[in-house]
Amino acid sequence: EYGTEGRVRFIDLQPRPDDLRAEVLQGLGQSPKRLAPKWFYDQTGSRLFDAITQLPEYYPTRTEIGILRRDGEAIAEHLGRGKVLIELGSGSSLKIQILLAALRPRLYVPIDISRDHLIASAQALARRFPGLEIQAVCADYSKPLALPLETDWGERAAFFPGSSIGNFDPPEVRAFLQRVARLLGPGGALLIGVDLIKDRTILEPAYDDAQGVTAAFNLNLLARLNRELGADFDLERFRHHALFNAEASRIEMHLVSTCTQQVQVTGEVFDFTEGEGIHTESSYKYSIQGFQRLARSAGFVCERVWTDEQGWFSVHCLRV
Ligand code: AVJ
Repeated sequence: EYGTEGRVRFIDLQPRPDDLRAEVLQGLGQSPKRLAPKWFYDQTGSRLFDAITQLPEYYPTRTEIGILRRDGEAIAEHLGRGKVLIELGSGSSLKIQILLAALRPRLYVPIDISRDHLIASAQALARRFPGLEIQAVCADYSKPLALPLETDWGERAAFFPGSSIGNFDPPEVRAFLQRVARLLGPGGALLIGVDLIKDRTILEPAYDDAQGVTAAFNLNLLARLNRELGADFDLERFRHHALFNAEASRIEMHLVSTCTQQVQVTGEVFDFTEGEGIHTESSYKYSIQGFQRLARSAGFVCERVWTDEQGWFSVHCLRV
């Protein structure tokens, strides 16, 4: 549909929603107990995450935006203009706006699992970039995916910002990158933001801020289970804990029980000892070389990397 709002085509691959109840019962039945970070992002959680990205301690968002602003033209030069730009997860609109302005792709393909968020942000971008061709795809990019792009629009580039790659554990991260390489095809490029290893005095406050926004984000997971599954977590009896596990090179977030207690989730009862945690998130940090080794093992050539002056965050161009 053409018009002042530009052209937005919506393609619904009808991703099957994951089963919250089954996964929660499974995760809380394990030892140590765990819940997947994908469950953070209900409406409240998404709002809290937006607030996190603005926190003084949370450097990744503003550092990556700084790199894109400073080096956007060089990045566009390197990637090549007038191609198909795929965005894996339609997240921060500011980052994609910087890239779209520099890259001016023939076709922009945002992929997101949230239909409402996808459509709203695609329409907002269509208004901002009149004449930009947009094909918004509702799909789960963390699972195998073939894009139904009707015609051959040309070579593909993908954008995966925010160090979202950091949520993948080692067994899955290579398989994910291999799937992206297949999606891009020969000659395709992946522009990916990767948070770097740094001193824990910088890392830990980024995940345990003074205002308690990250604590609220973590605890909202329990509130969500109360709301959606009728669980009876007492949020006063759990506390947020974040630490840098240097051996595993990851930030870990936990929800730690402050006493011995039982919690009921859809009829099943789970025991907690005092100090027992639920592992809710891992956020892996890489060295530039370590990430390049991983990318090569997934079939990419590492062509360029851009970083900020402090060397806190990296944006890589990988080629299939
Ligand atoms: C969205 C996974 C990139 O790991 O920094 C931020 C999520 N969790 N604060 C990150 C997050 C707590 C974020 N990622």
